[in-house]
Amino acid sequence: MSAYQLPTVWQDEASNQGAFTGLNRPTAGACFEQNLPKGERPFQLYSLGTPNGVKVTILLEELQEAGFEQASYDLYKIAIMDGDQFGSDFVKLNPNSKIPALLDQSGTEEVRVFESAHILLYLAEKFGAFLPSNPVEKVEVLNWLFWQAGAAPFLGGGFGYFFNYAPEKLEYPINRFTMEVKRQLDLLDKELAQKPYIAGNDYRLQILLSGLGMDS
Ligand SMILES: N[C@@H](CCC(=O)N[C@@H](CS)C(=O)NCC(=O)O)C(=O)O
Repeated sequence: MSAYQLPTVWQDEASNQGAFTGLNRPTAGACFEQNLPKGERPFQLYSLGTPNGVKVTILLEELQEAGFEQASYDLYKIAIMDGDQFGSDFVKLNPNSKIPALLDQSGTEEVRVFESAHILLYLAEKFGAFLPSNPVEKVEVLNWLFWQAGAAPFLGGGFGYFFNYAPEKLEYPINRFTMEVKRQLDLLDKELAQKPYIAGNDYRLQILLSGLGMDS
């Protein structure tokens, strides 16, 4: 067991070592003035090719492929390792400073949407696509969409971080998160033994879950 003592007053410098620690800060809000580009297409997507980011791009591409021309978008890179997510324009789109963030400028009022699972739901509802109209099937898609949003941080943020990026290999968090990852994979194995796709029998039910498998 480590001799670590819980501090009475937390100093953020205490955790300031290892990968991604520059992003791991105790305060929210914009740190600098920023002018993000903005195009003419109905949707403006501020994102990066991470598992959370790419889910939204996949859905927008699938919508266009399905014939929804209004699903066209301009895509801008937010370089999270350079801190772009802490700039004033990005923080207006997502006060939580995480990619992806979407601006819907297709209507009379601009609408900002953040949280990847919510962006998927927002787009599916807006276009009336990829969410089943049958209420029972819809519930099942949403079960798995919310499961993904809730479970993924254990995989990438928990297991992935302690296994791969933390400055020291620590047995306790690695064991704890490994067990959870194994349980989630076993859950997927058991579900997929009964049906071809996690959300049901039809691939179209699966589009909202297309980020699945890319977390961690
Ligand atoms: N729950 C959020 C998580 C988003 C998230 O963690 N994004 C990461 C990249 S995958 C990010 O922006 N990290 C930057 C940071 O933590 O400062 C969602 O699903 O949209």
